Amino acid sequence: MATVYLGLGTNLGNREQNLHFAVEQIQKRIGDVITLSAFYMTEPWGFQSTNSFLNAACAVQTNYTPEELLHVTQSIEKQIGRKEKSINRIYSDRLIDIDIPLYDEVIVNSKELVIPHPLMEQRRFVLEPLVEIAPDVIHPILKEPIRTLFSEKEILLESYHHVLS
Ligand code: PH2
Ligand code: MG
Ligand code: MG
Repeated sequence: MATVYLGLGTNLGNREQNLHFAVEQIQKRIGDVITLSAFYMTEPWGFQSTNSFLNAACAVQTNYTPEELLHVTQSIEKQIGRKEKSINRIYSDRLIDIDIPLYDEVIVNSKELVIPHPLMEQRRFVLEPLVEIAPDVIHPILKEPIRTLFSEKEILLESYHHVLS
């Protein structure tokens, strides 16, 4: 059984409902959701949009391999109605995005999947929900706990969010 951390984001439709529905499907189709962070309102990072995001993170226990997990998260994204995928890293508005920042301390580097998520340490919208639920978890490449990665971000970035719930 692996403990995996999923990052959730949405900036279209009823964002709170999208996150709740995604977590429900994760529980049903992937495994026990042990912890769910608060929902953080964040500004779009890396692209321009007037639609702000809700971001969250959850810890899940699963028997799926990283590749199987990716396929189920993609299927849940489709189920919630996601059509658009980022093309050449050009991001767009979306109903739901489910990423896999961490899978135990496993490192995956395939064409399809990279774990830990390669940009996670640069992204406050990933680290902030994660530090709430997994401050002591070690990033297997950087060899630092999430709390350290986040506190480095705290200094670099101005605060731009409100905690909703
Ligand atoms: N996801 C992205 C790109 N930019 N910005 C915010 N605030 N939240 C996200 O979840 C997000 C983003 C790529 O998936
Ligand atoms: Mg993403
Ligand atoms: Mg994604």
